[in-house]
Amino acid sequence: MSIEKSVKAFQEAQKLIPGGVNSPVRAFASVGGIPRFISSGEGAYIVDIDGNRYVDYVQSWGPLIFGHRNEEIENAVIEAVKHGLSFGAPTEAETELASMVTNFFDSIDKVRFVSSGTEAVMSAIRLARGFTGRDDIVKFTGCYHGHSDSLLVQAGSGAATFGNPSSPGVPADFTKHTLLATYNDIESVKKCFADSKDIACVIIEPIAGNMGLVPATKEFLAELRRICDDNGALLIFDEVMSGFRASIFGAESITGVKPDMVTLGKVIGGGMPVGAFGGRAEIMAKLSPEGPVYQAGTLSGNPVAMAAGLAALKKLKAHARVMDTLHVRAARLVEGMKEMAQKHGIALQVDSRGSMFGFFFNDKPVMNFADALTSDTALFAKFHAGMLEEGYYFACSQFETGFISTATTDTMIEETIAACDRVFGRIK
Ligand code: HOZ
Repeated sequence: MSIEKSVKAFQEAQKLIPGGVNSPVRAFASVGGIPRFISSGEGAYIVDIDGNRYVDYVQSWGPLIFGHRNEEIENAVIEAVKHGLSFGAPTEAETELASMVTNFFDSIDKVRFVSSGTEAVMSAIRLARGFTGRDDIVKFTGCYHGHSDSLLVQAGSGAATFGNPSSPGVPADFTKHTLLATYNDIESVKKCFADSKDIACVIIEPIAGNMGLVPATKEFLAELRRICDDNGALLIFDEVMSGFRASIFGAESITGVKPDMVTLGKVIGGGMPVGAFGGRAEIMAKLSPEGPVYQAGTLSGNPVAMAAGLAALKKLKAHARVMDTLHVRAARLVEGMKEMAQKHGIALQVDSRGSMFGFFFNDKPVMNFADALTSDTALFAKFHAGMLEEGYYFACSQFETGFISTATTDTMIEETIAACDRVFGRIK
C-alpha cells in the first residue's frame, strides 16, 4: 500500500498547522505512522489521497450514522445552501429540529442548539450553576466533556491519548470547583458530596466513549440519581457521543435513569457542526433571554447544519428498527474480534451499545479509566497499523470508540473479522 501522498501532505500540514492537524488525536501520535489524508467518503468507505480505500469504523467520530454521502442528508444540505448559508436570525428549521429532539428524549422539554459538543457542555454547566446557585461540579476521571477549562481535568479521549491529565493554560483557579470521582464507583461520588455542600451538578457520559467504550452500570446510575436528588444537585448526561448512537431515545431509555439535563452533538448535526443542551423546562427557563444565564452564538442553529440534522433524525425516526440491525452488527463485530483474539492467545475485552463498539487489549474487564489505562497500547498500535494495511480504518487510539453506519454490511463485518484473524496472527 503506497501512502506517499499522505506522507507529503502531512509534512506540508505540519509546517502550517500545529502537529499538522486541527484536532490532536488525528495525528496518529499514539499509534505511530502517518495519518491518512482523506479525499472522499462513500457509504461505509473512505478513500485517502493515494487512492487507498478503507472500511471506515470512525465515521467522523460518530456523526455519520447513515455513512458518508447519504443521499437524503446531502440533498437536504444542498437545498438549504440555496437559501443562504447563515442569517443570525431564527428559522423554522430550528423549531422543527427542537421538536424532534424533545420528542425523542423524555428528559428534554426545551433545547438550545450550539455549534459543538464542547460548547454544549460548557453552556450546560453554566446553566446548572446558575439554576442551583452553586459553584462545584463533579466529573468522572476518564470522561471527556470537550476542552473547556473547568472540564479538562483528568479527561479521556485526546487528553488520555497524549497522557496529559489536564492542560497547561488552564489556571488552577478555574478547576478548583471541579471534583473528581471514579466511574462506576459510587463511594467516590459519596466522598465528593461529603467534601462539598456546594455541588451544582454531576456530569457523566452514561455510556463513556472517550476512554474507549465503558458503559456505566444501571445500578451505579440509579444511585447517582438518588444522591443528586438527596443533595439538590442536577444530573447531566453527556450524550454528545452516545446520543442517537446507543439508542434513539437516549441512555435514559437503556438505563431507566432520567437526567435533569442532556448534552448532544455529532448525530444531531448529520455531519455538520451542531451541539445542543436541553432539559427540564424550569431549568431551561433560566437561560437568556428568558432567564439571566447568558449564552449565545452567531452560528448557533445555523440553517445548513439544522437541515443536515433534521434529515438525519427524520430518517432515524422513519427507520427506527435500523438501530436493532446496527446493534446486532456491532455486537457481531466485537464478538468475532474476540473469537479471533482468543484463537491467537490475545486477551481482548469487548463491548458494544447500539452502533458503538469498543475493545481493549486487556485481560481484565474495564470498568473505569484506571482499568482502561492498564491496556496494552503497544499491541493496539500494531493492531491499528495491521488493520490499515488490510484496508480497515479504526480510531487511532486505544481510548476512543468505534462506530458502524447503516452502510456497514454483514459481509464487511465478516471480512473485518477475517482480517483481524490475519492481523492477530502477525502481531501476537
Ligand atoms: N477525541 C475526539 C473524539 N472523541 C476526536 C475528534 C476529532 O479529532 O475529530
